[in-house]
Amino acid sequence: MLTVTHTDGQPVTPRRTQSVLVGMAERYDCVVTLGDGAFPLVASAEGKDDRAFALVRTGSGRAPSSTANVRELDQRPLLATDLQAAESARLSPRRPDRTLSMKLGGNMQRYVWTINDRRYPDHEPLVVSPNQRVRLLFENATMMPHPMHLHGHFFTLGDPARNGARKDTVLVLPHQRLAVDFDTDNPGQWLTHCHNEYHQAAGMASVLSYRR
Ligand SMILES: [Cu+2]
Repeated sequence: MLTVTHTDGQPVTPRRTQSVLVGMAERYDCVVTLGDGAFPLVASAEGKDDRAFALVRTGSGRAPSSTANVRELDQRPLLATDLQAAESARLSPRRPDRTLSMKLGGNMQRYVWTINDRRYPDHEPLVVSPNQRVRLLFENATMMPHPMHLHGHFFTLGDPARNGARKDTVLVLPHQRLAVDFDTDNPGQWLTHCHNEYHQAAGMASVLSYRR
């Protein structure tokens, strides 16, 4: 059993789970209380048969086989949207001043990936003003999950009144619509992109832009 305490370095209300769905660049801190013995620690790749296997040993006992069935992985994993921000990580409730659409698109035949139908560096910057509450509305129009990352800010998942987890990377699932809110309190030119490096290199990136 894992107890998730933080995601992307930000504290959450602790949640117990058997497994967690992790996208590229997402981070989860988990506390595990181990018994006496040898235990499998398994990372299973979504949509593939491959998996990584490590052995955690606290005592004697037979090591489990690296191909043994791990029944914890048969259950639905914990998702970031299941988590709640701890009090110290909450964003104060406020209506967004701006809502920016982030349509995630692509074409597997040509292997191009896009934000708002544009392919980086041929992008339309996301121009905002300082000291605003901004909502990014991710709309995944593809069949693949995209771990979307914003530099320079921590956003909250969903409406801030619901105290969703505070993160800098979120896995947007196929055909999911997901709103994230943040404050423009760190002026600069900030890359926002899919953290699947193949997708980023094929165009799935843009720039959030504002000055003091
Ligand atoms: Cu992607």
